[in-house]
Amino acid sequence: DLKASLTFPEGHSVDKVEFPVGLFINNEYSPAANGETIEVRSPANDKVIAHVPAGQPEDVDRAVEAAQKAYDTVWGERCPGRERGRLLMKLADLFEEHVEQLASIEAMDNGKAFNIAKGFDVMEAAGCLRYYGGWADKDHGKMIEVDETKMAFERHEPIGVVGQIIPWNFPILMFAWKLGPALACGNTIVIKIAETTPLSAFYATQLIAKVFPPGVVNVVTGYGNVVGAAISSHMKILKVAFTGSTAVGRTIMQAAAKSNLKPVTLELGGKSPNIIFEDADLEQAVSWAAFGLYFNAGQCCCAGSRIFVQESIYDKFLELLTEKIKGMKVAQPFQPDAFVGPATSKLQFDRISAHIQSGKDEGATVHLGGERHGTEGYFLQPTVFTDVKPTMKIAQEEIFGPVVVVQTFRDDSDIIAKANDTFYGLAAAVFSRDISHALSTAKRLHAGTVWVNCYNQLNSSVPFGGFKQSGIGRELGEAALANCAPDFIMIVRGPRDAD
Ligand code: TXE
Repeated sequence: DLKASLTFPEGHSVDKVEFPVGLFINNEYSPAANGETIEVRSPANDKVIAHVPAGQPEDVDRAVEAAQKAYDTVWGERCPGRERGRLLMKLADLFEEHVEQLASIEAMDNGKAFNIAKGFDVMEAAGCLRYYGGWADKDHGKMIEVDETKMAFERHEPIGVVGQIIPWNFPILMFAWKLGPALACGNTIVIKIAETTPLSAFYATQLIAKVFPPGVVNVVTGYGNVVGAAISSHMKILKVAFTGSTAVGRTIMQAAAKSNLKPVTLELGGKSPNIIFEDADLEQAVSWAAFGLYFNAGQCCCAGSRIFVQESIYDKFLELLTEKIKGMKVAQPFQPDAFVGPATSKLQFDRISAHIQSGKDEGATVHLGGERHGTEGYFLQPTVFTDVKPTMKIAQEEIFGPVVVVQTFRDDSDIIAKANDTFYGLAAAVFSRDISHALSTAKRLHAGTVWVNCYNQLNSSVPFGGFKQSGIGRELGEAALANCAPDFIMIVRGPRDAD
């Protein structure tokens, strides 16, 4: 049966939700071609909460057909930007009207705190849809003078059917980040949601069906190496956008190159340096550093997972950071003061635990945590490693869990070398009261985003993405439109003919 039925803890604002979980193609629900399903568990207690279809390549074909038909008949050039914008804003309103349900589902499926899912994930998702709704009739091209007899018109045209693949750390928010710009620009969509956290997007398909014509948005869930591979190698999908691991990003680029050479945008991992100079406002720096890593239990691509503290303030910083972290509540998602939730799946829990073990084996000091938290679900203690060498695995590899490594630096040249010593380049932060020094340091860091005296500040209107192996292209802001509506040029001769 293609339904999910979730019951929430007593006293919670929502008692129960029921919604369809079939492959969403043409605004209708269907099982996978071979009838197979995937078990979905809540990471907070490891209980099975739903079964969703394990989509097959044939299902992707069906979704592409639906998307192509919608593009040719009701969307793209057939639907004016103003109308596309109106519909996106309507969907944003519906997200807000259903914020309690969406956030409750997110908390149960992903494990993040309900209050954070509500205040951040769902509201930001709505904000992102609304932001791109605003762009839908404003993405104009230019007129370019060529010479005295010719001029060129530039238009930003939709691509057609685009593919999207998203991860499990911010399920509903990543869904909105992908839908917003692609729909605003007039594309139709085949999106693969993560197999571990598909439920909030499935709930949202009911809202999508109320707003968009059939075939404009098609949602297929399933395994990455089946559905994700079918999308990235599909001959009729003309672009693919991916958020996930660097390893899979590489596979997707290969599949795109081997099939129809579709353009690829990638938002991948990171090992972001967070730099605390000795003249920083220490209390502020400590708060942001703790937030920068432990928000979403460390499962953020831009997590500030390498903290670098200037030698003279190291002891004081570590003492304050330890206090701060001890005050962060590791708890079940529906507890009102929960902040750090579980790892989102057993697989992630095992990967993080292996990283912690490698830190211990390689001789780093476990300053705080380092073990499982409790016995129920996939919770880990907020963990801090010190005495870390830059060559250790925990200093080099993305852990994607509540684990931070704290290192020291001497001076500017030391910190620039240390901070940039990574093949990632997603984000960084600099804390200093000397703003000129902070800005000049920021400029020397190889990262797509550098925060100054803050951390993890994302906004729909500000482009986000990585350098080096953290990705290709930018999401959010005006920048995302270029990925979704490339230039079309028309060169026109006249009105004066050449002699
Ligand atoms: O990622 P995957 P995983 C990083 C983080 C984490 C690691 C592994 O370090 O520990 O990746 O997580 C789909 N073709 N990030 O294994 O596999 C998959 O089904 C096409 C960073 O979960 O990259 C899911 O929908 N698609 C990150 C999506 O890719 C494939 C967010 C992401 O999963 C595929 C998540 C294939 N061959 C993990 N294989 C970020 N940038 O925020 C899998 N997928």
